[in-house]
Amino acid sequence: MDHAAEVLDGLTRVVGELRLQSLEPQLAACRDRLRAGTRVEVAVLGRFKAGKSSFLNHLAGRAVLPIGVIPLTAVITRLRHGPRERVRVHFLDGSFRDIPPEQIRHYVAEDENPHNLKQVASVELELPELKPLAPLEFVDTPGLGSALTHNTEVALNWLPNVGAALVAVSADAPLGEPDLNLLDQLRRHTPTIALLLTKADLLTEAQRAEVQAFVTTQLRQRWDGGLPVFFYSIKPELAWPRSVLVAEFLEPLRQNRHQAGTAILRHKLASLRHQALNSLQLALAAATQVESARAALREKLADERRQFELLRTELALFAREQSARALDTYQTALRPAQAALQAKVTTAFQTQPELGRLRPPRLFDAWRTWLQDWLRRELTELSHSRQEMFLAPLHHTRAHLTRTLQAFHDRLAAHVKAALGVTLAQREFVLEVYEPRAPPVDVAFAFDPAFTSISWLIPMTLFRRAIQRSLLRKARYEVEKNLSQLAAEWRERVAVAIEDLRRQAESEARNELEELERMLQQSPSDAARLRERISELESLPIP
Ligand SMILES: Nc1nc2c(ncn2[C@@H]2O[C@H](COP(=O)(O)OP(=O)(O)OP(=O)(O)O)[C@@H](O)[C@H]2O)c(=O)[nH]1
Ligand SMILES: [Mg+2]
Repeated sequence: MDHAAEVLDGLTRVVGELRLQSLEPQLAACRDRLRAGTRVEVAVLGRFKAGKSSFLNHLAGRAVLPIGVIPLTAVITRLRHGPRERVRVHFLDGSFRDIPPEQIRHYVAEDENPHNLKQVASVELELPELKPLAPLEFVDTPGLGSALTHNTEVALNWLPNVGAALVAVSADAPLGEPDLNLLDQLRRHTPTIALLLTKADLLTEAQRAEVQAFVTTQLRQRWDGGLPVFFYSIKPELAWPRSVLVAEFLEPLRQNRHQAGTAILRHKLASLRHQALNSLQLALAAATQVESARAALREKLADERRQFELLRTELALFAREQSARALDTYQTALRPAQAALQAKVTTAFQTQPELGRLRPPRLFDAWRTWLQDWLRRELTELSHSRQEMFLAPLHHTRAHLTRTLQAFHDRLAAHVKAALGVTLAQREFVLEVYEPRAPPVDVAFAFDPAFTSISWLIPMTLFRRAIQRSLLRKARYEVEKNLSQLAAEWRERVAVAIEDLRRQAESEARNELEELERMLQQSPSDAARLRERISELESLPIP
């Protein structure tokens, strides 16, 4: 785009003068995009474990990115074609290092680089295998919404930089609220978005048709025209989705990359201009309004500021109440599960041949190891199958806080409208829910150490039945104890996540109020300059 640099200068001036800090990341992304020229990147985004890294590996035809069953990708990773294989790690201090591909995991994966202790900014891969898709580039991003909040933050902070976007959603859990929120956010930053329904092999053909219809309707209801939807699978028995995606999305993008690149930059600039103009109009209205109206609005905002304490207290109380209630809910919900598990552990214990044969003290160790494994398996399964129940307080809190924020925004908007006649731009409140991971299991020693150390003296012919009975009783008790610990652990983790939501809500509300107050500091003498800025922005040549 010929005038992009000029547009960017205009926007930079306004953002700087009005101190619109919330727009700075978008401004920086526009600058990068302008520098990128005709390079087009396809970013893969989505919830954790949606299959993003697996998809990119499959597309490249090579298992190069680490994948796993736990939240894994922790760092923005770029892939592009290169004549020779090269992996370059960029660090936050600006330095970089080339590493062999086998070592990628040490830098990219959460388990080997927890909390990004290695201070990696991004990793860049050049692979000969990507030649057929060149010069398209790809970006793997950390999954959203896991317990690892720092990973969600990395991905969300990166959003303004997105080029074309593929939003990965597992086909067997298609399109939840968080996916729709992500799509909402993305639309501010790019015009080129498609939905990728991963793990299509988990569905039958009939189920795929059902999912396709459901998703298409959902998307159309939310946005005019909907979005392109593609299935994907990394399984060799389901090869057609890859061909369709390449033929209908990637290849057209590759061929029309100049137009696509321009359209993406234009979209970013237009979106930024729209947001900056709204702030300018507000500032101008504040500057030109008669002093009495301005004073009235200032008074209203001062009122809101005083009320803000109330809002904070309300948010905190609600969050605390939800956390407190969670444990009761869990315990009630898990009571039937306890009886069922105790019956199950009895059968499992009686049919475990080793436990019928061994003698103390090895019997006690074997019992403990066996029970620990058994409980871990059963409770992980239970944690997983009852996840909806465990997470319910979290989702409930999120819905409530979003409504509260919306009401706060609506109140501010009404004050502004009444005093200045300007409609405050709709804000999107995206409260991210960080889902906790399933908690650990712990089994106590069967008997105290003193008894265990002399237990080899016990004549087993006489006491085997008594010891077996005692071990079974202890096993049933361990079921009860661990189940209750599971509930407590979930509560603990959900409480942390709820507290995090509360903090996000509070800072959203405060930012909105403060940005508004800043806009209203304009005085009549600023009006001429603001008008000039508005007409500058309006006449900026964004086609
Ligand atoms: N059945 C099936 N499983 C898949 C497919 N793609 C990915 N998976 C599995 O899904 C799990 C998650 O895959 P990843 O590629 O690590 O997911 P991710 O979205 O990159 O996860 P994060 O990096 O944690 O956000 C792994 O166990 C994969 O084996 C698929 O097409 N079919
Ligand atoms: Mg990944």
